Amino acid sequence: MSLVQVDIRDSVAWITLANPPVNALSGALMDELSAALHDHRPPEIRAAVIRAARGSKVFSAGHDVRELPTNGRDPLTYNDPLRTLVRNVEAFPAPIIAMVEGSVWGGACELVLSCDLVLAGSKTTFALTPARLGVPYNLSGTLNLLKVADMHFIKEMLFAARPVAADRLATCGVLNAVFPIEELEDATVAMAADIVSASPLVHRVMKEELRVLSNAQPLTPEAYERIQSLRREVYDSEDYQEGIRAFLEKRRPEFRGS
Ligand code: YXS
Repeated sequence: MSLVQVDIRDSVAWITLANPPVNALSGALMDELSAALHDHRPPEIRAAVIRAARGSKVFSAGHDVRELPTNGRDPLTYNDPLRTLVRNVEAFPAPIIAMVEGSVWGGACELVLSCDLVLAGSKTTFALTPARLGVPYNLSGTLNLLKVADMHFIKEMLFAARPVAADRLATCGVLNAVFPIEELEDATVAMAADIVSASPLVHRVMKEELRVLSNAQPLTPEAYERIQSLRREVYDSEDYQEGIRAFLEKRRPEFRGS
């Protein structure tokens, strides 16, 4: 059974997540999302929309916890499916709109925020919950957050690790706009139509230009090594194992800070 559905309408590829019950980002789902972007691209396609099924209470529950490594390695490194998918979204040669209905969790926030525009329903929430699983949020995802939100807001989302309403994210400039759910799809269609009516060459060039410029962060080898050593402290820790065990056993984790 396919884990994504693709419909092409007026040069727009509508890509719907279809991995019930909560669109957990399994490797298989993320690979199919990447394949959908590979198979449906310019010149036939001038824009793409990533969405969940109409009426979804959960847009995506984030990375499939059952697929997180427990052998003491970084759970989200360069070649992992989530990082590969995010790079594919960022490199896609046309604008991608995330049309978000339902709650968004963990790595799914990273997927949504890697899209070029984010339009959300008024009841949508975003939760960055790795701290509840004993997982260190991934490096590129953290940098992507720093590009779109203030430090205090990022720390609230990562440290409190609770759902935050779409309105607050829109006020902070993290989302483009929030609509009553019954208006969300029409607003997305209108936005996509505006994009499709403009120059696809300028879109392709400007999207890549903005990606290169926004990633132009001087990072010394010492800084990189320092960050990697911090991250190793976490994914070598008992808390990391406890966070995943507790989730799978459906109980509250007992973190000990080591
Ligand atoms: O018990 P069954 O077999 O029916 O399965 C349950 C859940 O275990 C399962 N499920 C998941 N399976 C794998 N990975 C997940 N992320 C995940 N989330 C849920 O789906 C079945 C239905 O879940 P249930 O009964 O809880 O549904 P609900 O409607 O009551 O609640 C939906 C959620 C999404 C609010 C709830 O499932 C939830 O809080 N899930 C965890 C969300 C989360 O913390 N995700 C972050 C994953 S870690 C991650 O994304 C990266 C490592 S990071 O954070 O660093 O980016």
